[in-house]
Amino acid sequence: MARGLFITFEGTEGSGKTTQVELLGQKLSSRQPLMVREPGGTELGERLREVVLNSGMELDGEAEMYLFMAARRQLLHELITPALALGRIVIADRYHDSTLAYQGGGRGVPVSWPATFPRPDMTFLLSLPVHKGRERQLSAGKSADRVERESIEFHNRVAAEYERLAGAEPERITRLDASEPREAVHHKVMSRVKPAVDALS
Ligand code: T5A
Repeated sequence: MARGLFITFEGTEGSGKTTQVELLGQKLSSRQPLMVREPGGTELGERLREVVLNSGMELDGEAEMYLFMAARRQLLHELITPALALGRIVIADRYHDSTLAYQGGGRGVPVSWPATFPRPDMTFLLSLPVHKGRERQLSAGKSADRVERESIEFHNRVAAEYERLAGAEPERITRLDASEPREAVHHKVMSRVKPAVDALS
């Protein structure tokens, strides 16, 4: 069976994931990559996004974990798995490492990696001090959602868990200094992505 290329972007708030996803999508546009964001991308995912991020509902940490994972499972079923089976490139703005970092590291919920969730071929961790990411979001005029409104201690635990994950899986996770200019970060992303894309054809 054909297997495409599964690329994910991770990092704390405002670290530049969406910017890098867009730059990579433009660079690979001739290959028509599937671009997804989490939570979201399906009707169920978008509805769950409203519940977990914007409803103002108070959620138990473990319940929150299952909601993010339910959204992810539906996204895999409807979009990611079929695209990879066709040999396509999939670029995801957050994936399961987000749940490991936020619900696992941030909230202290025990999170595992379900056997039915494929591991990405490569993950880019955009590493930026938490306060700098928040400053970027503020200057971009982005209002904080339920998770973003958590304390600085929470976000520091998330950042620390991301660093731990990157240290534990250096083959998969490339850590990038997200304080560098957009194009410099993109250049480093491409230096890892290009050989893998060339190997597809
Ligand atoms: N969540 C999510 C969980 O708790 N568990 C989970 O399992 C999942 C999947 C998602 C929230 O849900 C939580 C985590 C989050 O709190 P979201 O709306 O998707 O919320 O928010 P984020 O993923 O945090 O996305 P943001 O848009 O806030 O941040 P990005 O995508 O990292 O940053 P980006 O690219 O939008 O850039 C922010 C600003 O910085 C500028 C951009 O132009 C923009 O203005 N910028 C740079 N400026 C200077 N230098 C650079 N290199 C720059 N790169 C970008």
